Amino acid sequence: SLPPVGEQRCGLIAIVGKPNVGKSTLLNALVGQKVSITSRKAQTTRHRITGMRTRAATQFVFVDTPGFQTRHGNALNRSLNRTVVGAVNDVDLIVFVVEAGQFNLADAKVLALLPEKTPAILLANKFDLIHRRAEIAPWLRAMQERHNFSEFVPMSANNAKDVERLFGICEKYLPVQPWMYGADELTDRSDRFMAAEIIREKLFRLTGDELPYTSTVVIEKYEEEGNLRRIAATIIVERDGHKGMIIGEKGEKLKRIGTEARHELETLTGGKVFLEIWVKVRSGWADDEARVKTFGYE
Ligand code: GDP
Ligand code: K
Ligand code: MG
Repeated sequence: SLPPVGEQRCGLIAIVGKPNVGKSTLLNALVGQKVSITSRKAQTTRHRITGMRTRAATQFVFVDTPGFQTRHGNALNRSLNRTVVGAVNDVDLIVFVVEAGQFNLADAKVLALLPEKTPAILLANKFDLIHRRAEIAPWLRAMQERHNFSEFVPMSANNAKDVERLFGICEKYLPVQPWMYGADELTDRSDRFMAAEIIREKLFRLTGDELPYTSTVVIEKYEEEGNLRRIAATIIVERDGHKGMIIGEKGEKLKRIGTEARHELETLTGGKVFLEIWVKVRSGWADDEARVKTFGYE
């Protein structure tokens, strides 16, 4: 049964940091299901993704964000950065994620975006990669000089105990107010959106570093007939040469992207999925404000 409205606690928690520190991995661990795609490549997360978790009287509303882009000022990157800037305002708590023991210019640029008035937790992720833990103390002291952090949490996003502890740390910053979502809701994103994301995740994971990050996925068709979904998607790339990298020899690569995406979509929807994927070239799309918008970036 639901706790009385007067006892419900609910708040927004933004997860921010430079690319690849583990923000989306953390969100998925907190939600308890994959709602945000992950890979070892920067630019995997391109949208503000909300993931919820309701435990006892408290509803945690986590907002995953793209890693702040510091390199190229193209239209896509400007859009990603607007998403980050928008997400840190009007939240109850900020989780600033860095890799334990590290801090560079890219981290500093994100830190500079954090409003002074909002409590911020310093989450030193990938702590499993630190072998000489004593060396973290001087690093921590230097970090404390950089910002008025409310807490310091060394952890690993893929360690369940650490994630459990993080709930307790975050909870006290959330106000007593009615829940915003149902107790069982996990994300505000549709299955159609998830379909595009999952295909893009397989694309990012199955292609090498030579495939530039300016490829995207557009859903052309998403039809539901009972327990069956018919999905047609287009992978958009910037150059002809990139098309070949995705299709692969005798179409092997594209086939694998399709198979892996279909399996995951079948798990997500609990039904059967027919998936068709095409590859198209749209040169210069990532530098074209109008196209960036058409392809679903805010
Ligand atoms: P994001 O760009 O900040 O969202 O980072 P992702 O969640 O996509 O993760 C980037 C990479 O770091 C992936 O290969 C993850 O598997 C890896 N990763 C995330 N958290 C941890 C962690 O706690 N320990 C280790 N060793 N790797 C992690
Ligand atoms: K990533
Ligand atoms: Mg991410």
